[in-house]
Amino acid sequence: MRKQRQVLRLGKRALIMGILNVTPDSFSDGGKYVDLDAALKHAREMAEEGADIIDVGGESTRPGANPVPLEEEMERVLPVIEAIAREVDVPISVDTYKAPVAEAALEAGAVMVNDVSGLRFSPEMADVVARHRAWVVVMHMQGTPRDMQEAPYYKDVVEEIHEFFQERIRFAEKHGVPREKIILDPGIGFGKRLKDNLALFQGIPRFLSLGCPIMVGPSRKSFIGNILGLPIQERLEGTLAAVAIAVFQGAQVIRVHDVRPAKRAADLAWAMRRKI
Ligand code: 8Y4
Repeated sequence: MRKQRQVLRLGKRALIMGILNVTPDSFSDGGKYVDLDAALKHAREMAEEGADIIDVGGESTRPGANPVPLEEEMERVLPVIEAIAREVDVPISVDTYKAPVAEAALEAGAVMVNDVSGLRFSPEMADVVARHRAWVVVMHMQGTPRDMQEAPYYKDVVEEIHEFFQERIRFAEKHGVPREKIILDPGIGFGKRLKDNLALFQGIPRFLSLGCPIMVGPSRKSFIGNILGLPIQERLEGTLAAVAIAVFQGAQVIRVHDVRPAKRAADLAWAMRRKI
C-alpha cells in the first residue's frame, strides 16, 4: 500500500495537474455508468508521464454545458477517486463546485478541491475544505458555466480579478481555510473575451502579490483556437506555448490534458524564469 503525499512540493518547479474527465461510458445504455478501468488507466498514464496532481471531474464546465444532478456527479467521481487513491501514488483533486460532492471526495481520498466558482456556488464549500484541511483552487468566473460566454465584459480584467481574489482569500480565511492552502486561478475562458484571456497572462505577476500560488488552465482552449485558427485536436503546440508563458510569468500550477509535453514546457520555462 502506497501512501498519498499530503503535501504539494511547491517552489522547486511548476506542478502539473492532469485532467481526468469522468463522463458516462458510451457503451452503457442508460448513459449512467462510468468506465472505471478506463479512468484508472488514464490516471496511471498521467502519473507515469509525471503528473503532480490528478483532477477528477464529473461535470462539464464548458460554455453552455448543462449541469449534472448531485447524485449523478457523486456516482461518477467517487468510485474513480477511491480507485485512484488506492492504486496510484499521485494526490487527487476533485473538480466540483458542490460541497456534498467535495466532502464525499475528500473522504474518498482527494486532498484538493478545484472549485471553478471560487467558493461562491455552494454555501458550505469553504467549511468543508477547512474541516478536511484540504487544498482549494479558487477560480474566477464571470457568470455561470451556462451563461458566462454570452457577453463577458471587464473595464480592467486584471484589477477586477485581483480584487475578486482578495475578497475570496478573506472569505476563505474567515471560514478557517488558511492562505497556505489556497491556489488562485484567473479562469482562462470562463466569461472572458479573447483580449481578457491574453491580459490574464500579462497579469500573473500582479496576482502573485497576493502571496498564493497561481494556477492556469490553458489546455486546448478556444483562445488558442481563435489565434491559430485550429480545432481542439490541433491545439497542443499552442497549449505548450501558453504553458511556457504562464510559468515564465510565475504560475506554479498548470492544468492540462497532455501531461508529458506540458511538463517539459513548464520545466524549461521554470529554469528560464528570472528569479529576482
Ligand atoms: C477544449 C478543451 C475547450 C477544454 C475548452 C475546454 C479550468 C478548470 C476547466 C481552469 C481550473 C475546459 C474545470 C474548461 N478549466 N479548473 N476547469 N482552471 N482551476 N474547457 O482553467 O477545459 S474546464
